[in-house]
Amino acid sequence: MSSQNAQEYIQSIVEKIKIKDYDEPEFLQAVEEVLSSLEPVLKRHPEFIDVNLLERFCEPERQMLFKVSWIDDAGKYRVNRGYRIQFNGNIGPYKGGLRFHPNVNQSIMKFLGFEQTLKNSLTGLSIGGGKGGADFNPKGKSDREINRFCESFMLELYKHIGKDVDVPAGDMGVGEREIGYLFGMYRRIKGSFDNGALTGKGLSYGGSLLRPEATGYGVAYFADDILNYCKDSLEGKTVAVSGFGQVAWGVCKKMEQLGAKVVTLSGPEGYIYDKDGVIGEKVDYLVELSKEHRVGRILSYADKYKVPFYPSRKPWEVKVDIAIPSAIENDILIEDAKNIVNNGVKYVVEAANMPCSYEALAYLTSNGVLVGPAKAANAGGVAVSALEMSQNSIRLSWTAEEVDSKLKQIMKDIFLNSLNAAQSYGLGVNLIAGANIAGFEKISNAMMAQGYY
Ligand code: 2IT
Repeated sequence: MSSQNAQEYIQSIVEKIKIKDYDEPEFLQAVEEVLSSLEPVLKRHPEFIDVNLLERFCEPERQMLFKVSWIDDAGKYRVNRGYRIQFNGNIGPYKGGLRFHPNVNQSIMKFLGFEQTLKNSLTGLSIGGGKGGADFNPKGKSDREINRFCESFMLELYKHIGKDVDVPAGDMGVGEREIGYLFGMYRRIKGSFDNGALTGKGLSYGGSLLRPEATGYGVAYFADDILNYCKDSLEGKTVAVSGFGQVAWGVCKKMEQLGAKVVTLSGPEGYIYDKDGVIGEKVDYLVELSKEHRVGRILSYADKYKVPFYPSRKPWEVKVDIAIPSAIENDILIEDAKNIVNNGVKYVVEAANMPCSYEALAYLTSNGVLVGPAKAANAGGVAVSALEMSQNSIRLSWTAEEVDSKLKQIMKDIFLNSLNAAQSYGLGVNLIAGANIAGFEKISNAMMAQGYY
């Protein structure tokens, strides 16, 4: 029997990590949020305290930080920092995206790797958690510069990945084109196709149908599951979305199919309001715009479709039924959360990772807004990545309908597992805690079974 009680133990681990990782605010926020959900689990499993499971769980297994040097079109020598965090491999090969964005740093990589670990566990598939990327800004770079950067990045990354070791994918700034360049270089260095080794590949060389749509579609399915559970329906609902990338257009497309209408999109420079909804050919336009993430601007949508554009403002001031942040972390701050509550929005479904600040999240939940947390709601993307790995290993491709129906079922299972975990600990419909608990359950079992590591 443990000498320490659950609350004291959690507090002591949080304090330790605050000292160890004092300069990593995003990682600390994620750790604090997750560990605070696990108190009831530790009460039921005091043996986890005896073996110091939480401190072991919060320490990434391996962290790579490496130099990426390359030469730009003007002949200038450039240097960036590359990262790969192999956070937890207890339930399968590390799996997670690569992000190319100027704000990438150790803290953001670690928080994403930590979240990915729980998210991947929640999918029910055999994938561990990892994340990587570089503080490289793809905006304004030529195609050749992107190609050279990807090659230089892979010249280091290849040492750390492989089909049974670590399987990277895309994230912000890394789409099908970048995955193509990365995989091309990997294959040349290794001299092997290695079962695809990365996911998010093009259809001609092992990609899965519906992978580009999967995150957004999964978010819409998850919203549908939440509303159905609340004896509500998506039919006729209006949705505020932030961002205008792959996740945002996927949400628009599936929301239209499910009878709801997305009325806002945003970029760093402001948001658009389209009262008729982002539907039909407007979504096709968005798909094209998101491919041009180096030059694309949401303002072009306002120009093309003659809809209002609100500079330097966020879509959270619009009165809608559902808010779906689909851009970047810390997109909903406390003043935005107040707008959301004042506007009577009942549901916030997180499509981006950590889109709400800690304060905003607390405000939303304590004011009765039902939050679908990112690690559950946006898990459809990585789930279809795992389906891509399966298709590669059996050397067969499933149809779009097959992938979509598997995705729909996976999202339903994630919703039910999160809900059941919350309810089994008397936490009602607290899906934030439920997702943390359900994700942790499988990993903790695997860690207990595999010894002291
Ligand atoms: O945040 C995420 O889940 C991703 N960027 C997708 C990771 C993946 O391996 O598909």
